[in-house]
Amino acid sequence: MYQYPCYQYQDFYNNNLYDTYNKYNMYIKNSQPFEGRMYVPCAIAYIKGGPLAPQLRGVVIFKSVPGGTEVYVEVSGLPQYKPAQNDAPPVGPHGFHIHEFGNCTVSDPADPFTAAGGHWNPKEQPHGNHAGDFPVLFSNDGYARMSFYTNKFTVQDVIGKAVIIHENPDDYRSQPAGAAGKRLGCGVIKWCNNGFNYR
Ligand SMILES: [Cu+2]
Repeated sequence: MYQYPCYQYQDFYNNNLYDTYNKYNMYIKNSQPFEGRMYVPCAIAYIKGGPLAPQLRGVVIFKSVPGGTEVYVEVSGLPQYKPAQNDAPPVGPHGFHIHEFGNCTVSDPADPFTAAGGHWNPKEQPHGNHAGDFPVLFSNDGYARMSFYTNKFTVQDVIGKAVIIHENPDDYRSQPAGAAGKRLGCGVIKWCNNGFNYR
């Protein structure tokens, strides 16, 4: 269902040292570039919706690129957009972050996924500039896809943390979490263990 290449041909970056995978998918720290394919570090989180968005499914993929990380997300089953009403914030676009603990236990069905903890914030920045602060996810009748670049972490840094999708938009201002509301879905970030096809 979801396809995204986890490795790529990179001989145009030949002068750099990379953490790579070889073709047997073994991790090599600071390997010398070699001719042919280089297998770059890649991590994946399978997103699963909780009780507030049971249809929500998808992937978030982290791929090492020069100077940082490319993040790709593709999900379906997001709830229908609802405009703000009185005191209630809008449903969507959806706050989207890395949270500090790789624990997607639902616990309280009315307030799911609190076990994932707060935002991953290794540099003790204000919210809006956390390493784990991402752009909001725009839903297209439940489907969202986005790709962006960040230099705030490497793929290795985020292994074992969680990705969370929220019910409400992130205002990038309210502390400590942007008033993004309840947690719709969660996925633990793990190394990709085969290069290519994901479902
Ligand atoms: Cu969050």
